[in-house]
Amino acid sequence: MGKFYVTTPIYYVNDAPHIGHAYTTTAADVVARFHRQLGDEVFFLTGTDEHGNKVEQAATARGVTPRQHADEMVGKFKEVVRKVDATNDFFIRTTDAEHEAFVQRFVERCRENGDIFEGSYSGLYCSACEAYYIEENLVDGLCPDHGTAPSFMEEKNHFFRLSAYQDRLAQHYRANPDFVKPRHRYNEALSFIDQGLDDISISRATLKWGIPVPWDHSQVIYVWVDALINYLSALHYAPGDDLVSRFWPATYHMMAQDILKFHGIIWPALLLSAGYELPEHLFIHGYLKLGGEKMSKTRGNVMDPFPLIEEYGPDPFRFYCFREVNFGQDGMVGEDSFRARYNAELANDLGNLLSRSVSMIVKYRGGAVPAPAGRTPDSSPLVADAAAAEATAKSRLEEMELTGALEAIWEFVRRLNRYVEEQAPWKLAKAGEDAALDGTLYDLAEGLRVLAVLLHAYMPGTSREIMSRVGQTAEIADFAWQEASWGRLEPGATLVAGAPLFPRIEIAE
Ligand code: ME8
Repeated sequence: MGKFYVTTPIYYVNDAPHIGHAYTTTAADVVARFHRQLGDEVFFLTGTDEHGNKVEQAATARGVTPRQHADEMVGKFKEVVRKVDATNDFFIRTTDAEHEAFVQRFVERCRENGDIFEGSYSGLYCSACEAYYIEENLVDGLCPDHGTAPSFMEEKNHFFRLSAYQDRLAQHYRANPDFVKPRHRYNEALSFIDQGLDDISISRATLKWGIPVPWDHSQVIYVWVDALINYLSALHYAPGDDLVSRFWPATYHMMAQDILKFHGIIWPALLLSAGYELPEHLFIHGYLKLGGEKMSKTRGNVMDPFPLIEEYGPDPFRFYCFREVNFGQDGMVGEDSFRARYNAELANDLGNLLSRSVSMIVKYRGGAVPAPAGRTPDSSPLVADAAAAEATAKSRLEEMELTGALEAIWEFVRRLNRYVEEQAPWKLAKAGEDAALDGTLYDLAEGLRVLAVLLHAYMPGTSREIMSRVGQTAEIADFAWQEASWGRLEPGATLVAGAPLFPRIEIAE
């Protein structure tokens, strides 16, 4: 048994959550659930980033205080977690008093270690990124990520000696080639380090909405420093015993590439300065794009997954996310492709497999799973396919290949459908070939049970439903990964017929 600590970014509350937030949270949930299935001790953290310019501006625009704004918005982000059926262990808000106090202690430690000094800064600031830009990194004078014009800022600030960590960071990257995954993101971060690191301003003088710098209350701590520390502060006050010693360092921080530099460079440097171990891995997934562009709140081109979840439940959305877009790469999403995939793969492949298997067992064997006559349960022709699906899904999930693992599971779904065609139980029944029919029906029920274990992390509700339809009560089926091995279904289990799992979506011409 190992430990597994996974985090999502903490999301800005300047605007409503969108599919990108639901995506990272779902991805983290899939791996958290998978590691629980393996028997690992798991801690899964998500939350909201509530300080800074962006949030202050959003509140001002609405005529409310930043605190009121954050309190209102946080409900929507918590709702996303519930809607996608995520099983986070804690939800951190950076306005939690415990987080604020921890951040202050953390930066004090960096200061005691000689890494913080006073200086002044002037430059072009993009408030959507909460970061300074140098002119040559702008595109036609505009922020490359947000397409908005940065404004000139000049301030006396407290600085963090990031430059002092350049060599140690580069060494850490070279000694840990899987620190950042996938590989091209690792290369990107390392080449950024190799180009040389400048010291960074870690406080803001003009902003009020933030955590006060403990030794200079005229300034607040830079929102990115405040935010990054959440991954560690949460373990100090979330419910649970000894969370810091049990779970730090984090196993995976998950995010998209927009915030790689903050996590791949500033965060490890801050940790080194304050004397903490570095996270084991960052996993950088791609952007979901709509109409060819990255979705973003600032650009206003978002696909709203929540009506789809209302209508079809969380599982089809969870499935679609990792099936449609290769996890780790950018990819297009849209409601049409959601519906097409739902019909082809959920209604047809999986839904039909379940309903026809159950109805044949009801029709030919009164709804009780027959014992495979004349052979042991594990001499089925499907044993090797089930074992391959299990082994491949496991190794891919361990490597965060969420799309590859799901493909291995789906290959098994397709195999089961082919098996129905090959065996043609209706012909066996007609010909009175009882032993062959018993074996086939047992295999279908057992194949579905194995599938329920393998699919559990992706589609928890569906997986529970399949288990109960093949007669497995919640106590028998704890979804432990080892339950995916073939032959554990007891003959005699009583099947439960039910409505189609995924009724087809009628698509208007
Ligand atoms: O950056 N496709 O918050 P944020 C995929 N508060 N993922 C997407 C996405 C898209 N189109 N859009 C957003 C912040 N995401 C900071 C983080 S962490 C210490 C502070 C996801 O609300 C993805 O995970 O802008 C991305 O990294 C994150 O949302 C950015 O969320």
